[in-house]
Amino acid sequence: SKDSTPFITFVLGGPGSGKGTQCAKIVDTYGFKHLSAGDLLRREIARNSEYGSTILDTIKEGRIVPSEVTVRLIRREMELSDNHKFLIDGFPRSEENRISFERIIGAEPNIVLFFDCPEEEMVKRVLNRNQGRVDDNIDTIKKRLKVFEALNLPVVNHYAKKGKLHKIWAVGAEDEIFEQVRPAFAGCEV
Ligand code: UP5
Ligand code: MG
Repeated sequence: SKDSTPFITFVLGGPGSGKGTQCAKIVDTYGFKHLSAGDLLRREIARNSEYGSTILDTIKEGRIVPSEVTVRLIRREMELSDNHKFLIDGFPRSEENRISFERIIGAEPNIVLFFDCPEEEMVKRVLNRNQGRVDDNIDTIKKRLKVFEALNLPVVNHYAKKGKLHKIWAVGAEDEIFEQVRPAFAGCEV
């Protein structure tokens, strides 16, 4: 219920590493509420909200939307949900995102998953996706990869040091990858 302490999982990994795909399986198996930061931002673009055009420009450039915008969207979804288990996909993308979340939400993640995938594989998957995303073109993918390496890897390292990181080799069949995900949620079966 809403009164219980939230159980928070961050899902990290480069563009096309399979975060969304594995999150769907985690939701089915462990009953989490899935919050994709990218999807929340794309929804703001679609509904022409106050920040829509700035978010669109930022995503086209593969850059990171200001923390207060993203954290506010995530917080609203957490407050609206009657679930207390959250799978936060594609966030935090920088140390600034992380610090902002911890300050505004007042909580740290219980678990952090990191999908480790070679760049060539990520590029191939994103170019094959064909869902009309404005950032799924080779120029933007290159920028997304640079931003990921420079800003997201420090977050990964932070949680590794804290002993919260579950690093998963993200190449192979989706079901094989999910078998590596399961141990992170031992005791979370619904
Ligand atoms: N696929 C999946 N698993 C596979 C497997 N094992 N073998 C072969 N193919 C596999 O998968 C990508 C594709 O690969 C799919 O076609 C899938 O079928 C296939 P997916 O599960 O979609 O990967 P995912 O990691 O979710 O890739 P995504 O492109 O969504 O990751 P990004 O992190 O790039 O995108 P996100 O939506 O999180 O962010 C987009 C942009 O929003 C960012 O670049 C940034 O500009 C902005 N943003 C912020 O500013 N702040 C935020 O907090 C979040 C986003
Ligand atoms: Mg995704």
